[in-house]
Amino acid sequence: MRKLLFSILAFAVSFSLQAASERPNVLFIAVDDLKPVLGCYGNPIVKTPNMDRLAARGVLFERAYVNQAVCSPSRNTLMLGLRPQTLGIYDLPTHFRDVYPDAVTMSQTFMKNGYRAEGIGKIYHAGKGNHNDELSWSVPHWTPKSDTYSNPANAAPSKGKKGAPTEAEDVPDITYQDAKTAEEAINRLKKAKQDPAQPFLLMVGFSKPHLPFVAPKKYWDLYKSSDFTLPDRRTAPDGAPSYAPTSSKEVMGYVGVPQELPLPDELGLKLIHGYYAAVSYTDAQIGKVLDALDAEGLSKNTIIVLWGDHGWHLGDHGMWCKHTNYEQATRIPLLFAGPGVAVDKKSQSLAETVDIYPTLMQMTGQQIPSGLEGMSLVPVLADPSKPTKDHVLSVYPRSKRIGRAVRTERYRLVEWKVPGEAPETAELELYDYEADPQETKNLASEKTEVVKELRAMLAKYPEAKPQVPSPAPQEASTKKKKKKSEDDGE
Ligand SMILES: [Ca+2]
Repeated sequence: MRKLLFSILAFAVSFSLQAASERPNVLFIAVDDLKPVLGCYGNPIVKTPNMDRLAARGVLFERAYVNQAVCSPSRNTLMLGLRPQTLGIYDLPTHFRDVYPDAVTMSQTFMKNGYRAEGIGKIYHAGKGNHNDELSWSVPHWTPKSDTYSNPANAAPSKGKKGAPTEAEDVPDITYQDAKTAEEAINRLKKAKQDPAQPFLLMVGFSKPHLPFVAPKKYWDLYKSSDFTLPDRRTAPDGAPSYAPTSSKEVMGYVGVPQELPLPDELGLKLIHGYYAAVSYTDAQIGKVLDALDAEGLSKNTIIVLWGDHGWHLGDHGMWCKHTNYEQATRIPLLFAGPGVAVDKKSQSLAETVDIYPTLMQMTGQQIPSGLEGMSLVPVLADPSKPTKDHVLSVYPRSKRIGRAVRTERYRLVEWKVPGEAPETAELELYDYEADPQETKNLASEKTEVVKELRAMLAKYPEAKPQVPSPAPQEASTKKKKKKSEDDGE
């Protein structure tokens, strides 16, 4: 009882302090398919001066993970504060609003509490079956208009097909959509400056380094092809279930990419170079937005978040793209800066996408809605040495099985099971990152005590919901789309 009373008092005090001062704005930067290939994460090759200077202004999470390594479910988790296995949406075609018409998104909560919420660029899943959600924004969502390629020779040969996997033309930044998104973000910040009475949540979504790796030549020229090598481990982990790796079908959809693995070394190295070039291009656009925030005098009272929607297999295990429960697909960059955040610190505490919604609620003095599945990271933002939780979760479906993964500081266990079937029918993977950071060997049959401990953690959560049926209008094509979405989707 005393504890409860103390919590209520602590909340009342923090809320009144918040109300007494100006409520902070939030600039949320979402980057599509960005793994922690960043200078501030210790990568010695990549050139990311702008994300690095953002990290120097705040707290960087070394152990941040996404809840499912593919666009739409990951973004649902961000905006709804619920895990994919709770929503039962693992695929790309299913729009959360069709299944949960009364869902209240993070930005809706901001609006309810007096904020203006604006979304530009890729926040929800884009492309075919665009998932924008008009209820989420105070003004209509804005999408940049731009051709994917500057050189028509690289374009898709026909509608519904993909073009070249890379492009390195000598063109200005504004040729591609992310520079347009940055330009629009700067316009929005200028307008926000004119209306200081209403705090804002501005969500800015950049679409690179998602495939195809198109970036102006000057960003390719930041690197020499000799800077890159292929990963040491280019086969699946020993003893992994045959279905656990991604088939890398997404990259195989681009012109000239062979239809089977392994990809030729020369192509693999070019893809890595292209990924780095696209990261540097996006970094430059982020820099323009950060400069505008400073120039408008908004930095002091604006919380900045940088988030990658999932990681990427850049040839490790012979895999390309995302769509797995492994480390390279699930580990993400996560940075916070601004009021209430320690400066130039790195935290080793575990964090996951589902934590962002409650964190931003608390940082802005809003009550955390009941039922959210994450925890507020506010204590660790103030003191990065504070612990958060002893595990995070990710999930990925394969055929009828759903792989639920639990990642602790040292281990990852994946339990592959058909929902509703008995626990002993599960196939298991266990990796020990202290002894085997490259995930070369499934240790599930050797370390049975660790398996037992980690399965007990998973058993505290409800069974994963099977994929909900896609909405009726799409029924005819659902079967094909669902199959595609497992390891081919955007
Ligand atoms: Ca993505």
